[in-house]
Amino acid sequence: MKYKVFLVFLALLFISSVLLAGTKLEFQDPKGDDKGPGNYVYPTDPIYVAGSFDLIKAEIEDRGEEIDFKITFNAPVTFNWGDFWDVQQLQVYLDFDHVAGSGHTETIPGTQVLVDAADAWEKVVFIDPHTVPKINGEIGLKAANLKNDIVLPTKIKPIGKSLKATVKKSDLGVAMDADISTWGYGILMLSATGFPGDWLVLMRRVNEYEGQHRFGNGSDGAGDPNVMDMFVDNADGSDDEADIQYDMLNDWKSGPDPTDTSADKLTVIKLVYPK
Ligand SMILES: [Ca+2]
Ligand SMILES: [Ca+2]
Ligand SMILES: [Ca+2]
Repeated sequence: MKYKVFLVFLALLFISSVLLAGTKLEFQDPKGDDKGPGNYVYPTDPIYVAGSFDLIKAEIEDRGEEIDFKITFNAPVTFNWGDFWDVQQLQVYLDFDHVAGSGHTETIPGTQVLVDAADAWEKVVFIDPHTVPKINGEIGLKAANLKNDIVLPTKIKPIGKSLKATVKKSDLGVAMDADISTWGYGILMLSATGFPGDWLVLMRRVNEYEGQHRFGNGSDGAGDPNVMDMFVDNADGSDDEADIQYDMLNDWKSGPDPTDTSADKLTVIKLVYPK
């Protein structure tokens, strides 16, 4: 009898771990809000195809030893330049514990937003089209203090209008049975560039006026977020989430000089927690 109970217990344990391994989260984002705080415009070069920075959906799937992050936007991935794809840079900030003050509030240098201390993050997945040596070189030079918490995927696969990044749980430093539905997610869309200059980790700047390779309607200084789109609130894709994003990304001040950041005030963002 006891043996039978034990067998049932083992079976339940197996089923629950299989169920956890299959956990899949889906976030939605409204179309047409790929303008940061509400007014940003794309660079003028035709390589920046309309919709390229417009987040639509994120699917996050626990596959046991790995987690897949499939992020979909509103234009096909293109391959005209760069080491891999052309224009997108994605950052996925992960808050494992949702304990106020536990984790980082600063973001990767050049992103130019802060994360609310209540949502402080433990790891960020960095999805960028440059080679791993180039990315690691930039991180070592410009983000040494965050180096241990910036995680590169083991594999990134462009699929149509999506990039699917595979990340090892061991690289995130989490247990194999970690429950991804309890984490917070800050998924940001930026633009990648191989020539970022100064202290920016491979992201393209927003300036006051748009140019061939610069976004417009921000500031020539460094206080404005270089983020075009993000998931917010419940991430159910309802229209009000555009306004929530615009408000969240709009509370910044910038001096005129990108090398003098003393007058800058960065805006503060909140992460998304699955319901
Ligand atoms: Ca969007
Ligand atoms: Ca945390
Ligand atoms: Ca959005």
